[in-house]
This record gives sequence, C-alpha cells and structure tokens, in this order.
Amino acid sequence: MTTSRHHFPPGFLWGAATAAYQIEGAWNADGKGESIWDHFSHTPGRIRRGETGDVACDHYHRYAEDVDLMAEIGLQSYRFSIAWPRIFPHGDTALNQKGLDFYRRLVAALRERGIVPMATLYHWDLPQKLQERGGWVNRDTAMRFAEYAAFLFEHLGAEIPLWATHNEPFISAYFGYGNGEKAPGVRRFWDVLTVGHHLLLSHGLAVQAYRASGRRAEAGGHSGIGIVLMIWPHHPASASPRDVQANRLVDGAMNRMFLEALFCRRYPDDMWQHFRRRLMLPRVAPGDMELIGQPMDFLGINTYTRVVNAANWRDLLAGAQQVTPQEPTTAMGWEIYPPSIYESVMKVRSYGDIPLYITENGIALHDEKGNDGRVADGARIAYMQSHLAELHRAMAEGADVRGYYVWSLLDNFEWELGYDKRFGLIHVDFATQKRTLKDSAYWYRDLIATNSLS
Ligand code: IFM
Repeated sequence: MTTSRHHFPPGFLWGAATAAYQIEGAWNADGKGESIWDHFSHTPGRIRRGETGDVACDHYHRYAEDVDLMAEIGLQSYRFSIAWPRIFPHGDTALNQKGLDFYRRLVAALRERGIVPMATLYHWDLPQKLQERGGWVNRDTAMRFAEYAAFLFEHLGAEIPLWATHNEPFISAYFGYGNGEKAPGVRRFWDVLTVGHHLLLSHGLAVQAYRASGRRAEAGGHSGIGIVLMIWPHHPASASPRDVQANRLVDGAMNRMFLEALFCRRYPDDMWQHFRRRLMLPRVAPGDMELIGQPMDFLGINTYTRVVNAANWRDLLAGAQQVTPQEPTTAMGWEIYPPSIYESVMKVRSYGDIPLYITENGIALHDEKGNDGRVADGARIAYMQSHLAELHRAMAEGADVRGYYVWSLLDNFEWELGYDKRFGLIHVDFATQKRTLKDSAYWYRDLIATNSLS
C-alpha cells in the first residue's frame, strides 16, 4: 500500500477555537455585566431544554487546566473571544478591572507555553445595556465598539498579536435581528441590512483604532487585524434559471454582501435591487464604505459545509429554500462535503490576495465516553483529514492560508441548541467538568508534530 503525505509550509499555525459565551460560564462573576446571551438564555423557551451558558465549561475558573490541555495537544495558537460585558459591564467605558485581569492571565498562560493568542472582539455577546438602546440597529453601537476595541488594543495589544473584529456578522444580523433564533432574539427582517452595515462599520472603526494604536502586522509573521466571515459555498439545486437565481441571492446575502463591502467598498448591486422592495436599506453615510473597506491584514474563514438552494416563491426574502442536505451529515444535520473548504478559500481568493486563516472548521457528533475511558471519535478524524486534504489542494494552487483552527477546543454551549452537539477535541462531562482528550485530539497532536497530513 502506498501512502502520500501532504506537507504544510513551515510556520503554518495549527490551533483550536472557542468563544466566550460558549465556554466561560461565570456569567455574573467578578463584576461582569449582563450580555444579550445571558438575557436571551434566561428567557424561557429560547434555548433547547432550557439550558444556558451560566456555567458552560467553567473555563473562567479552569482556564489554566485548559491551557495545559492545549499544550498537551501541541496547539500552536488559540482563538478565543473576549466578552465585552466582562470588560465594560454597561457598554460604556466604566472598566471592570477583574474582567480585564482574567484575559491578562489567560494570555500570559498561553504565551508561557508558546501558544499564539488570537482574540475575537465580538463573538455575539453584546452588553445588554447597549441592546436596550437598540443594539446593532443603533449606529451609536458601532462607536461604542470602537471605544471598546481601542481600549483592548491599548491594554492587551502588546500581548495579543492577532485580532479579529467580528465573528460571522451574517449570523449576528440575520439570526439575531431577522429570524430571532439567536440573541437578542429580535424578529424584524426589515432591519437586518442596517444591522449588517453597523457591524461592518464597527469593524472599520476598530481597524482604524488598531492602526492608530501604532500596531502593525509584521511581514511573514502571525500578526495584525482582520475579520472572521462565515463562508459556505452555495450550489443551485439544478441548472434551471430559477434555482440559479435563488442560489445567487442566498449566496449574495450570506457571502457576497460582506465580501464586496470589505474588498470592493460597495454592496452588490443585484442585492440592493432585490432587497430594496423587501427590507430597509441602511443609511450609508459618506465615508462609511471607505472605513469598511480599508485594508485588513488577514481574513478569517469559518467553513463547515455547503448549502444547496432551490427556488421557492413562498420565501419572501430570497425566493429560495435550502434543499435537504445529502447524507452523510453531522449532528447539526450539515452535509459532510470536504470540497467546501477548498471552494470557500477559492471564493475569497477571487476578491483579493490576502493572508487567510481557517478560523473555524469541525464537526458536531454525539460523542460518548467508552467504558475504557476513551472517546473514540473516528468520524471527527475522518472529517478533519478529508477537509485538510482539500485545504492543502487550495494552498497547492496558490492560496495564502496561514493557519487552521479546529472548532472547537472543548465541547461547549452550541447557542440555541444547548449542549448536545459536541464539537470539541476535548470531551467535557458537564456534570463534573471533567475533560478527556478525544482520539481526534491525539490524532491532531501527531499531525501538528509532523506538520503534515497522511
Ligand atoms: O458554535 C458556532 C460558533 O460559535 C460560530 N461558528 C459556527 C459554530 C458551530 O455552529
């Protein structure tokens, strides 16, 4: 039998990712303010089985153990998010020193073990106080975000080399303010383009604040500022013009709106024409698009699967419906389609040659611990192997991908779905908080050690 190995370039960064609300717990400890996710998960009927992120993985108290486990896997980088209301509980500039101290300790522990921190400024946990003033529908929230970002660049900028402004602004806008499945749970599609615009504007303001702080990306290194987008490839269900058009619109809403704004400083014309009769178009003030589209140092891509779209006149937004995913699927019901990672990278590449990181990729399974204490998650290993082979293909064709982060380090709180979708390399027993490295964690350790995939 012959085996082939895919070698990754020297310096390629192997990591894992998490988000504050999904793992930290300690929702009101040490002066933390309420976030929209605290508020939402405490509202009956919003989360499956009534679960909340109140305790989650208790990472706030167990971060040192978690960093040790990262080191055991050999992670070279860790992507986490900072909970805005831990820093500024009321969404203004009144500091909660203990919140800042927590991230200082976390970052110090990472650096001691040579693990490069990548911090996301916003992974969906807006201070509830700002939501009470309209949240992201209010343009002023973008200004508050810029203050929060500038504060962190000043206080943690020397220790954290990689910064992402937002995680998946599409989800914040459409699921937070459109269908209301996620916090703040607002069901008002009318506003989603305004929300999207304000999120992007706040990204631009944060990039500006980063540059003003005097920080610069070092050539060839892992540093700088960017944004993390959810980029999933879209395929029409058939070659019929109606399916092709429906597919184009869904791809437009999820991918092109954000990519064109960031790379071309405009929103796609066809989307504007389509949406002007259905949604409120945002007020784009002079200079907004220049702010949004100013150069970034990298783009983060979150990619898991593809979406197949068919025309459906009953859907008022895009005239589309998602076709039932083909088997095999994951515990999320997402099709396992390894070329998705290749196609996502190539799509972004068509907008510009910018350093890329795969900031999330992974699979949810219903992992269980066996009697022997092992968590045998061969399906996760197969998923990572096939997706990394496709990533390697994109890189062999010239894509400048600098690193890969598994979603997720730990099993955690999967938002409105609660705890039963396990994405982690590390199994968490939520009753005891015991952590167990899954087979995939050992597999990933070997991959990192050889910087190559067999
Ligand atoms: O858990 C989420 C994460 O917060 C954002 N990207 C997708 C993941 C899996 O659904």
